[in-house]
Amino acid sequence: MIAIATIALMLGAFNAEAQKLKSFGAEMGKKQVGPKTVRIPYMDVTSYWGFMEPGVPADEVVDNKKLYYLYVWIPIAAPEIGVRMISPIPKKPSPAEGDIITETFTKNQKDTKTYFDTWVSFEKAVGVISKEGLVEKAQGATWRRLEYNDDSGEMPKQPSGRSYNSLLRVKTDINDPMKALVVGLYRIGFTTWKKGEVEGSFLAQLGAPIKLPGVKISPTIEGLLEE
Ligand SMILES: [Ca+2]
Repeated sequence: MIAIATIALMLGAFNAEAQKLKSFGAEMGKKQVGPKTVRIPYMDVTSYWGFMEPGVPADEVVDNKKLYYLYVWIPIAAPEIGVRMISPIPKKPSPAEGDIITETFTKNQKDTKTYFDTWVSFEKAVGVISKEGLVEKAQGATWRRLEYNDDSGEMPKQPSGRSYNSLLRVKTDINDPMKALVVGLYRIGFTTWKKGEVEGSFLAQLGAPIKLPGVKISPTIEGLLEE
C-alpha cells in the first residue's frame, strides 16, 4: 500500500512539474520583440480552482459533449477579457487568498494526476446588465458565444506532452455593440475535446487589463448574488 501511494505521489509530482503557469498576458499592448511576443500581464486575474468528479451531470449536452458552465458577473465595462484553463492543476501558482477554491477541489487536492483535454468558450447573456431579478433573467437569456478555444500553444503542455490546454481573449469591438464587454452576465463553458467524462483537477482564470471590483465566478447564478 505504501509503495503504491509513494509511486502515485511521485507520478503526481512528476506530472505537476511539467506545468508551471506563467502570468496571464493581455492582447492589448502586446509587442513583437524579434520572434517573441511580449504581453503585459492582466491587471486583474480571478482564479477558480476546481475538480470534476466523474459522473457529474452536464449543464447541457452539445454535440454529444458534456458542457459545464461557470457564470461570471462583470461589474464594469472592460476593454478586454481573457479566459484560460489548465488541467491538471499546475505546480505554480498555488491557491492564494482571494481565489475561489471549491469544496470538490479541496476534497480531491491529493489527486494531481487526473486531468482532461480542456475546451473553453466565453458567452454573453444578451441584455442582462443588472443583478435585479438575475435568476429569472438568466433562465430566459439568449446566450451569444464571443469566443472559444480548444488548444493553445501559449499554455503549458499537459502530462501527455500535448498542448491541449485552452486560452482565449475577447476585445471590445466599438463598432459592434454585441461584442462590447459591458457590465453584465457572462459564462465560461467548458468540456473536454475527448469523448467521455470531464474529470480531474483544473484551474480556470479570468483576466482583464483593468481592475474589476466585485467580479464573480460561480457554477450557479445564485452564487453570483452572494456577498
Ligand atoms: Ca484542448
